[in-house]
Amino acid sequence: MNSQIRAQFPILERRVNNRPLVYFDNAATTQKPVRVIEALDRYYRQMNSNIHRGVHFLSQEATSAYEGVRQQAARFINAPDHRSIIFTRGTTESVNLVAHSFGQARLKPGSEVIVSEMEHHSNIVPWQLACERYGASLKVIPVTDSGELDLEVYKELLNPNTAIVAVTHVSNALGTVNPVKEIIFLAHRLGVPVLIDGAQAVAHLPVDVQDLGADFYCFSSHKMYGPMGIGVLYGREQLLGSLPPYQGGGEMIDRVSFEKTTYNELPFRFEAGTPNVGDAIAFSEAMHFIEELGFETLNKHEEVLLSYATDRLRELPGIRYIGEPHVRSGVISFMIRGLHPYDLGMILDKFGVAVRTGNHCAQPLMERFGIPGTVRASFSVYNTTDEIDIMIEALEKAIEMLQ
Ligand code: C6P
Repeated sequence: MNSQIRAQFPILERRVNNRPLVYFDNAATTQKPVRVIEALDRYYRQMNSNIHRGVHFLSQEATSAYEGVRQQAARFINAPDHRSIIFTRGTTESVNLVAHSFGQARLKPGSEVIVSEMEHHSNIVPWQLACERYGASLKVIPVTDSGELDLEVYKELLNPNTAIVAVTHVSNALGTVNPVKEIIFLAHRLGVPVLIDGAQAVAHLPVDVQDLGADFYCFSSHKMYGPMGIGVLYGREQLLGSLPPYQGGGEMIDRVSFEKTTYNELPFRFEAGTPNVGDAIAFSEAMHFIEELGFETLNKHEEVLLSYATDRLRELPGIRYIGEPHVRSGVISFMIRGLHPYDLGMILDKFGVAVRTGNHCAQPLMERFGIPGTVRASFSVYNTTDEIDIMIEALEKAIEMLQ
């Protein structure tokens, strides 16, 4: 099974520094199966044209393919309607869109925005900018020693001034799966909407935005086997429809005059300019890939890798896991006493092993743990336990060399 899956990812045949590539940087971006690469190639060879504008054949064909992906993305996260799916460049742009438009509509002096200490910078900085603009303030749910959100403090933070809660579904630095359904339930009791950053969740867990009750849900195609440069913002239709536009331009308007412009309906109101049609169409193949494999298979495989890696890493002298959450997905973060994560990453690279080292765009979280960064191994469906053995061997050599 695993060899059949690996065969679909041409990049896995590469050698790096004269060794077979071991790609454990899947949380940064996953590799792409042939069907995704071919879909992109096919689009530019056979279908390329601008959409929503032309009466000619190619334009209509591309429009219908693009709109078909919107419907598929809605089904993928069980959104009630395709109008609630906005295509963006990725999670970062999705959060910025909400922080901008929701901020303009709802933030005022005294408003509070709740984020958490484990957020990626993409789910901190846009809110900081919005808070600065409207005189609101940021409140932060702390992280416990095990790398989980402190829900007792969260309950105390929620109050009538809370305008919105924005938290991650899965931590990119620790792998913690947050109880987002409960987080949303608690916010909704006060009528507070919730944005979930799903960047690290969608390739690992089945997401049902209606079951979660999410008001906004953001994700990137490139972390789920699809191309870079395309992502999704799901927004509850009524809420999204009440917000002002994010960017101005073609497609997002209804009528334009120098006196007054009126705006298009959802979803087009939030998609100004020519969209990324080719990548959206290739993204469709990535969703098919995940659906055909099924989350049960994905999860089983990932659990095997996570538990094997945790056991094998424990054999190393001076190992320290950063975050040991009860529910984890995809990611192990660790340090080795006395050694800088960057040096470890450099040596692993010499052995063909790609991991990420550093703060993982989560500086406040690193500060919380009092560390400069971690080594992060993040797994995907094409990884194997043999590859984990290669990483362990490389780490043993690194320890020998550096100590
Ligand atoms: N994390 C990582 O190596 P973009 O870049 O827009 O596709 O995704 C941003 C983002 C937002 N939230 C979370 C939880 C993320 O993990 C990321 C991207 C990568 O962890 C690159 S820093």
